[in-house]
Amino acid sequence: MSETSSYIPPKVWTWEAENGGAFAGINRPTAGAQHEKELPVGKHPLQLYSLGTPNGVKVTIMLEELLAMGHTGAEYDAWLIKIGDGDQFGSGFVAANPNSKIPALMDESTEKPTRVFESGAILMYLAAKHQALMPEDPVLRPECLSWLFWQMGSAPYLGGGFGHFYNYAPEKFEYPINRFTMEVKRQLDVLDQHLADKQYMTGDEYTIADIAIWPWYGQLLFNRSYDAAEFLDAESYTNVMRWAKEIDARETVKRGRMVNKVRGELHEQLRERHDASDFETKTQDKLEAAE
Ligand SMILES: N[C@@H](CCC(=O)N[C@@H](CS)C(=O)NCC(=O)O)C(=O)O
Repeated sequence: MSETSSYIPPKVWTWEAENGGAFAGINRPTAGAQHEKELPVGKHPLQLYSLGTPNGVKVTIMLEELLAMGHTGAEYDAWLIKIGDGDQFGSGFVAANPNSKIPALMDESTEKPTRVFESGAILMYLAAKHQALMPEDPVLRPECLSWLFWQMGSAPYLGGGFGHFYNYAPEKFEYPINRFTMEVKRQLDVLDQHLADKQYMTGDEYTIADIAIWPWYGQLLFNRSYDAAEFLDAESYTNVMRWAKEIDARETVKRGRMVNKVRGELHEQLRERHDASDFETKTQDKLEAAE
């Protein structure tokens, strides 16, 4: 460790509004609604309130997979929640997710609308509802769920730990970067060893475990997050790379990645999705050309 710290924690921590770094402006140590704002509701059974981050993309990939399989009950409206603008603190969003984080899903097809938050819970809810992408087999199902929950527990070290200190923090601090790089490389090695003799996380079958893990770890290796592929020696994780490329090539994944996306190429951004035809007619390049 090269830094020495003169910081002595006070007896009781108090909040200083801005502590620097990306997202500092929206972080605060309290929960609950900060303003009144109802959520819009569209015509489809499922209403998704989200943004095209890895956690959001898990759900849009899942919905596009279900629709491609013919599950019409998975038709959805995807509304954009701009977390940088604080949309997650509106009263309607907080009613859908008291944790104020995307993604949040409302199932309007149940007797009373059903709220589901936490991307892992949303994947399980949709898989159970449509009996798809989660194995029935008594050995494969726990394997699938083990990897699903592995992702939920592991990715915060990748995003909130590594990604934050490598990419978003106001300065590069060696101690946390080393700490979280060690952990992320360990996680990549867990995946690499596991995928050495398997096509997908659960074996031969593509499941919600792949849908949960790919947006974080697959895209990390493609250098789509944190600009860290070289730093992490992404190419050395050959089994993860093979698996990630196979999933990346799925049309459903390409569509899912476009929904609620607000960055990158305009023709890849479908900021809101209310109909399957929107992929052809409502991408941001076409909307801006029509203005
Ligand atoms: N464990 C949650 C994590 C969700 C999450 O961290 N969402 C982020 C974007 S990827 C968010 O909404 N951040 C807004 C905020 O923290 O205010 C899940 O998997 O759904």
